[in-house]
Amino acid sequence: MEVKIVPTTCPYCGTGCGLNLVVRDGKVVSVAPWQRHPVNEGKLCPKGRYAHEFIHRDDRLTKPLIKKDGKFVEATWDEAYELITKKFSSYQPEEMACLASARVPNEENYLMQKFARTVLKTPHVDHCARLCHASTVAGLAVSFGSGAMTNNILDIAESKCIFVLGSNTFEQHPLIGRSIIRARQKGAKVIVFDPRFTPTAKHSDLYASFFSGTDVAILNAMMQYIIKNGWENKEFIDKRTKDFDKLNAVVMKPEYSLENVSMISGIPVKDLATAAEWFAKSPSSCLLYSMGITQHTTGVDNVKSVANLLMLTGNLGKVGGGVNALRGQNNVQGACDMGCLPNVYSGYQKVTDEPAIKKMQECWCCDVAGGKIGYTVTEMMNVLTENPPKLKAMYIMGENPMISDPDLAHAEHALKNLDFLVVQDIFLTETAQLADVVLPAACYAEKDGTQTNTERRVQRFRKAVEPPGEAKADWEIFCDLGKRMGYEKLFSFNSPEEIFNEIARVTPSYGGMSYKRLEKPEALHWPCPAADHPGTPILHTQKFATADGLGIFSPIEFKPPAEVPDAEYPFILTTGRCLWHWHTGSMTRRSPSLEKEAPTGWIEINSDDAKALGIKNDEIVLAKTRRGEVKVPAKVTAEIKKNVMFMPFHFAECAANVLTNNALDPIAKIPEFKACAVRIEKIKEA
Ligand SMILES: Nc1nc2c(c(=O)[nH]1)N[C@H]1C(S)=C(S)[C@@H](COP(=O)(O)OP(=O)(O)OC[C@H]3O[C@@H](n4cnc5c(=O)[nH]c(N)nc54)[C@H](O)[C@@H]3O)O[C@H]1N2
Ligand SMILES: Nc1nc2c(c(=O)[nH]1)N[C@H]1C(S)=C(S)[C@@H](COP(=O)(O)OP(=O)(O)OC[C@H]3O[C@@H](n4cnc5c(=O)[nH]c(N)nc54)[C@H](O)[C@@H]3O)O[C@H]1N2
Ligand code: SF4
Ligand SMILES: [Mo]
Repeated sequence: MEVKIVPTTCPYCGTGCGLNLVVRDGKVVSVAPWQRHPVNEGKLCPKGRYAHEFIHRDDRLTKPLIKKDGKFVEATWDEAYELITKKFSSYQPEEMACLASARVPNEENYLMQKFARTVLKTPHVDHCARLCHASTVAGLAVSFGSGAMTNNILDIAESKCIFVLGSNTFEQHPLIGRSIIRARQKGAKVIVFDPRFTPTAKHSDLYASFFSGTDVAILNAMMQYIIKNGWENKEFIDKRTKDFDKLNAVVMKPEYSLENVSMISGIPVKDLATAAEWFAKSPSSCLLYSMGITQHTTGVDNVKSVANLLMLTGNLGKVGGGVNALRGQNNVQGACDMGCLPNVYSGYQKVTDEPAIKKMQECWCCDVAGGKIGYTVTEMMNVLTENPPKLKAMYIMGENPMISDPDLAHAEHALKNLDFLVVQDIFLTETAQLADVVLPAACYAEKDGTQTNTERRVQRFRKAVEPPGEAKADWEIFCDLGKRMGYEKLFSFNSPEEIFNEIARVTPSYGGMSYKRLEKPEALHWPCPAADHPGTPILHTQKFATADGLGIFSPIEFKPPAEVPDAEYPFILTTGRCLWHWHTGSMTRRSPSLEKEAPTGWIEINSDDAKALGIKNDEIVLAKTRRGEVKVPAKVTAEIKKNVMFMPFHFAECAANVLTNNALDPIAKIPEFKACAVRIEKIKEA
């Protein structure tokens, strides 16, 4: 019996923990710690610990499927490729759209956008970052000139004050939570504001609950109090930023007084004051945020407000400071870096920039889609519900919008309006079921590649076992299809390493990287522009990435969510995640050790609200919004703010996204997953 240990990185969250896959007789039988990995030093959360359990499930996709008369029949790769080639060749370029995947390696995302822009010649390529950190990318690009986490995971442990706003770090980025604990052990103060008393909040020195959707008011009030007390960092403001006057004019307005914002947000005046004082006066302070900040119609405003607070207190470009926007999926940072966004090629080179278009034409030796910004995911879904729809065909790799998109009735209507849908996944997901062709992909343990974690660290995925049946790595599928559709030279790669070398050639921030350099466990943080460049663990140390090197303050006014409670729908519904499951559950619900911990969904209802509604713990209730209704077990708890309710969105049988609102941030086009209005009804006994 041969046992093999293969070091790789976790396929779940953006923390990017290292782990060892234990392979026996060609199967991954368990996960063992990788003790010397710099991010997690051998520790894992349950998802990483059980990351082998779904790999060899017998419901993995093993053969291409083609839908005939409403039913899937198994097909050969040749038949599937032929049908796809025939169909894709029959549409105008702009009638087709591609969705890339934050789950798959850089090489495969790079190839998908290359396929879209060279073979299909469509500008419409995007991915789930739109539902996630689109606000960060847009907001921080304005404030700092670059939309990524400024510091790194280990650096958080050096901070003296950590403000967690809109991140449930201990459940969603558990091994980053460890840096919070370390900082606290060294005397740091930890502030958590969250509508729920989360496991993260339990590790804080100051906790307050508030109404979802009031972040800008909270941040403005803290800034007003800091300025009133003269605690702002005047030297930093003078030397490194501009437009402070504009910020000052807004945050000093009477509506952002502690008293007024306490009424808007529900946070006691003294807690707002203490948070402001700790944050401004500590030798170094950082802010950790994730979806609580971004998933709003004011997502970009929220992000800019966070940037304002950090610049005001001079906490950028230094150890223990930083805007730490925690990226969600294992490779969402990489999918963005690779240009799987409708406005940029890899390395954020704008598709509307003539020199960038010329550069890509030269690199790829052909005409490429350029000069025009394509549709975002959310816009794709909207144009698909028009009559006639502007899109006819879609190619989705590694995403499951039939559970993850807002307003699922709307998403279903959109996808059903497609003339032709190709889904490339490892399981027959809810989205794959709507496809005309399903292509079986290899999972993380079955292929080589690289992925980029939340701190811009580019790390290796290493192949441990063969894919099941006839499943192929996503990169192989793009190479096959690209060649078949007439682009032989552009898609003749023999390995992910060859693709990576092309990425390094065309992407300035990855320019100095190679598989050889990435072999060492610390890997490399981008930007790493040259072969002798050591990489960049902390951004903006001397100047920002803006045109003149200065950080830009943005004056932001508070705006309420698109839908607020009223007599008919009297509660705020917010949605998110739990420790045990991953998004649409395609992998974690197939992992017995995880599924047994959380076998179905729930709605958290404050104890007082439940009492008034006559609802008991575990009772099945009807949750209704203007979009739809679901039956879901009630979790009655004092750990959520009165008038606010929370649902995890992992569970198809009580899908939170039947309820959520498809209203978008005007700039980032991110939907408002974190606040809509809901009503709860008792289910009458038959
Ligand atoms: N176990 C697990 N881990 C994950 C994931 C997963 O599915 N499961 N997904 C990954 C991905 S892709 C992402 S993007 C991250 C997301 O990571 P997080 O953003 O940490 O997770 P969420 O549960 O979406 O929301 C975080 C918190 O925001 C709070 N919140 C609700 N409304 C508001 C509001 O209006 N303002 C503020 N400030 N806070 C609010 C919620 O109560 C919740 O505690 O997690 C990653 N990690
Ligand atoms: N209500 C609500 N909805 C939300 C959110 C919320 O907070 N609230 N959060 C949003 C956020 S932040 C995100 S990131 C999205 C996530 O939304 P999605 O990306 O749609 O969710 P996942 O379940 O991660 O889907 C990934 C798919 O990739 C497949 N897969 C895994 N590995 C591979 C591979 O190697 N190759 C291929 N081809 N496929 C693979 C999996 O089986 C799965 O079907 O959800 C969003 N939806
Ligand atoms: S913290 Fe994230 S990367 Fe680390 S083991 Fe858990 S899911 Fe994987
Ligand atoms: Mo995400």
